[in-house]
Amino acid sequence: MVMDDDARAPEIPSEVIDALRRAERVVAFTGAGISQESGVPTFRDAQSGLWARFSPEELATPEAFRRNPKLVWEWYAYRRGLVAQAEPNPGHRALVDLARCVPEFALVTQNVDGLHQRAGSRDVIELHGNITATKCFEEGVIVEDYAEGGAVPPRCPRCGGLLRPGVVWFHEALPAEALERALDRARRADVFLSIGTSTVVYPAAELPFVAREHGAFVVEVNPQRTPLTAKAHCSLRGPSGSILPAIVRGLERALAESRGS
Ligand code: BV8
Repeated sequence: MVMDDDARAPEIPSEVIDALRRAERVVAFTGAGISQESGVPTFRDAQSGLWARFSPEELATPEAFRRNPKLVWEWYAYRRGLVAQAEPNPGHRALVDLARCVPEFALVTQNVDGLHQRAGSRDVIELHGNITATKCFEEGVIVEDYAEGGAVPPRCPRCGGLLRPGVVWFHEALPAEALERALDRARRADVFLSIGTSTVVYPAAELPFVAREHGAFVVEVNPQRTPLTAKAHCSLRGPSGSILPAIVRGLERALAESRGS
């Protein structure tokens, strides 16, 4: 079922509310789209301004960093600035509320902006790392304290190697433990919500399909169609900032009614 984008408060199909009311285990899987209403550009939006001439796939790789570490470090510094000015939006906050309504909830994100944590979500499974973290390019470990204001990129205080953003680049393996936890949750989910993702970046994009194959009720939230749309039980066509709060309101009403009955 595909629901059209409706400017008024979106009507959530009863099958979605019923599935959530009956669910033991719910997984929310998010992509850049959930942060779009916070003013954080999505990955496939045209790059703005000075970065317009680069595509993320060109910059978000170890090869790009080896070729031009200063350019890549400065692109991430620019994006860190955008994220620092951004605030969680009603979509992020709705997932905090949803976690309180279901017996077992897991939040898996492809995003690196940390907005879920700033909204109050706990135990967020970050598949692609976090833009506010910094790693040593040589040792591959997180570096907390380093001198800024000198060379760009700054140097590792231990080994003198270049520092890099603590994100997972294209052609890099995802953190094994995070990916395994995410796959385990997807396999066991009763309801799997796929929110704000173009569903094209693997292996993360596999998760909604794994959930579907293991019997989960799959709900997509996206203004656009994606490769998941045809497989989802319900595809809600609109912005997560209004659809997710509507889902939580509907679930809270249904739970109150079943308690009252
Ligand atoms: C790897 C961090 C191997 C960096 C990112 C098959 C299997 C395995 C790998 C591959 C494979 N096929 C191809 C690959 C290679 C590659 C890949 O998938 N390429 C794609 C482009 C085809 N995958 C990799 O390289 C991965 N690594 O597999 O390594 C390996 C294994 C072992 C040992 C060594 C190597 C690594 C992938 C991770 C890359 N890092 N980010 C950074 O941020 O700079 S990925 C990047 O894309 C972001 O993290 C982003 O989250 C992710 C996915 O994008 P989305 O989140 O979906 O965002 P996007 O902009 O695309 O879409 C936004 C959506 O939101 C849209 O649909 C839009 O309609 C919607 N939207 C807009 N507004 C709203 C909204 N929705 C709701 N509400 C709104 N208001």
